[in-house]
Amino acid sequence: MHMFSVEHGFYGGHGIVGAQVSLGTGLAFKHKYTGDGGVCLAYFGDGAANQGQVYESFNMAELWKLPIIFVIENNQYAMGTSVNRASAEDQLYRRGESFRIPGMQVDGMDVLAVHGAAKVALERVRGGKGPVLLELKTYRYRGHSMSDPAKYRSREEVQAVREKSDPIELLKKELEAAGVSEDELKTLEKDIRRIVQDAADFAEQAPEPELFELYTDVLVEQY
Ligand SMILES: Cc1ncc(C[n+]2csc(CCOP(=O)(O)OP(=O)(O)O)c2C)c(N)n1
Ligand SMILES: [Mg+2]
Repeated sequence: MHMFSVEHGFYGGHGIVGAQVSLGTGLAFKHKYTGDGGVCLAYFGDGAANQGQVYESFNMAELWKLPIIFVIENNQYAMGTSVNRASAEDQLYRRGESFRIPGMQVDGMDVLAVHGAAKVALERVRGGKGPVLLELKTYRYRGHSMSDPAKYRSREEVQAVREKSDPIELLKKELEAAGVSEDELKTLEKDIRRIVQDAADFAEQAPEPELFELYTDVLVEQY
């Protein structure tokens, strides 16, 4: 199931790992071409960061100074392989260097750090200086799919991250320290759960697209 909303400028997830980076670069090109002031944020994983088309996109994005932030969600694992095992350069924030794209490595488990880094990146991109790469270091709690035996890591590793670095728990502590009461936090959590539940219900109950939609906006050439 993939979410998609033109209305909210959310162009969805994609089945082909890494392809969203080229699509995002195209969207950034549109922002520049029409001068609408928009910025594209293209999210991809540590596994996707090894896809060839990512680098073709980097090249064009920097060459044309496109308004795009490449956000690598480095959750340490692709389908069944850790980033260190699969990547010659595992400091992923450096992956844009040969295209002159500046990169920042950010603690992706720290909400406020991510917010701060995003602000810096947006300022640069909006200033017409071209793309920025953000590597958000995070962690994947769950297996890749229901059939993932997770032989590539220990239970203890997962448990330790949950206990020590969970971003929601960390933010809760920060909010408490800032004077937000337990009741307010509970209300907040309830509200968020409802928003997520409503979105899930909407996705499950929305009708399937009509069959003819398969050909909508698809160019079929006859030879
Ligand atoms: C081109 C392509 N190759 C392989 C797959 C199968 N596949 C789906 S998800 C995935 C791993 C992606 O890992 P990562 O980019 O780190 O994303 P994460 O799920 O960790 O966020 C793979 C190999 C695919 N969908 N597309
Ligand atoms: Mg990953």
